[in-house]
Amino acid sequence: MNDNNRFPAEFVWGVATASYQIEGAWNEDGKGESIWDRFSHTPGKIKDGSTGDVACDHYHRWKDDVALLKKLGMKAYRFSISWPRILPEGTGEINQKGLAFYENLVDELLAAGIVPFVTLYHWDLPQALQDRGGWANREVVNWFADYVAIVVKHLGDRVSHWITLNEPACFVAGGYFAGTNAPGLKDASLAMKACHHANLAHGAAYKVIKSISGPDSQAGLSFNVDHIQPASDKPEDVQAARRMAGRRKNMYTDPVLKGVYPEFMRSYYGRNFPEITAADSEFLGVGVDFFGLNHYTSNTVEYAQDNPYKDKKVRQPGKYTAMDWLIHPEGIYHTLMDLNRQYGPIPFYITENGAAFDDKLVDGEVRDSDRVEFLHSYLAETRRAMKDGVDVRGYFGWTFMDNFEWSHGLGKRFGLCYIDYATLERTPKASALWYSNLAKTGILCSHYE
Ligand code: GBH
Repeated sequence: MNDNNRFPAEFVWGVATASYQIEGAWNEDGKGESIWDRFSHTPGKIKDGSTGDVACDHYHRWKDDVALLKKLGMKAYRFSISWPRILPEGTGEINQKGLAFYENLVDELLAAGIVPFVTLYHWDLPQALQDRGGWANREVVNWFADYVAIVVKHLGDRVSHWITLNEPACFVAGGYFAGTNAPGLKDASLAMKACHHANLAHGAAYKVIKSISGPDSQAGLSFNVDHIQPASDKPEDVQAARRMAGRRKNMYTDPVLKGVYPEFMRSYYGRNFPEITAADSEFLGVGVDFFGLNHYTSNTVEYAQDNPYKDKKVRQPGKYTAMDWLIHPEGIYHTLMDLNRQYGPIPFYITENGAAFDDKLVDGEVRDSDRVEFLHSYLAETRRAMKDGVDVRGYFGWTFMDNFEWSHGLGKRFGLCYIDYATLERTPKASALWYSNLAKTGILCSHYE
């Protein structure tokens, strides 16, 4: 056997999920309304008209789901906490039943020998806080810190791996600029405010976690970083690629990890470019204990005169997923190497990687060889980055089971387990069995028998 295919024994193998995408029970046991409840209930916002009202019904099936994770040999499980389940109004009174749900889930995971990685915010802001401006109101830094303190006080004795925010670039751009995600706003000035406040909120939450849970706790942030490359070495193409990376990555990674905004983006954002006040600076540059990397695809970019951003994606030949995202495994290698050079050396967890395909359940089986091939190729490139010096400690496949894929609704299947939405039955796909074998042996094989 080739040693390149063997991962370290202590490597953490897991799968990831998010509360709104799987839980359902949107108005049960005292849960407050989230911005995704409001958004999905607004006609026209979700492509297939579906909602997360039931989703995978994980809120009621959590015990069976933990049993399935155990059966699949998962060493870790990344899930998120629904803020409005804990604080229905966003601040103030705690909903004890909401808290109990996550306490029971954590206890069940620990009893199954599975390490919980808890995401504190995966996009489901309490609607009550949106009504006060949401991420565009600087008060959100305090609201978030107070919520995080409650969660860490109750779970910190059993949880030692925390992720403050999931993909700030995505919820800010999608929610405040493009309008494709909740709360569906299209306002460049509000988007820049939301960006800045998300960066501050990470710093505030990081400090809260450390002060309550102690120095041994590990707190990171999951950044979405796809690989971006210029279409040519012409200076205008190189600049266009740099600007795209600037708005998707550096506007978040630089303030969080280095305490500054990328100056090269100032002229691009003009008067909306964030100014760091003295009060802000204590929350920036606080850093992370690990870099959570969510990685899906690669983009090639060229200069475009007629586009407001002066950049445009150039479609590359190759295979695409059902999301129409290019499959380009070398992208994860370059992303890890680049990030480690810019911000490292620093420990990494791949907190999401995966793909949607048009899976079919036939005779009780889903033969998703395209997904096995995808995961295999991205993991081989992850291993290559490790050989070249990047400290990658674990990998979470996105996602445990098919679920509510945001504005795409239930139509896009990213799961290792198939969900029949009529019965909510879970069926491990061929990829789940393949991945389970990998988690148990640590040996990367291209096929699973
Ligand atoms: C993640 O976001 C989310 O964290 C998760 O909840 C979600 O279900 C999952 O991924 C799947 O969507 O320029 O067209 O080539 C996705 C982050 C950012 C990944 C944009 C793809 C570029 C696509 N995405 N990125 S494209």
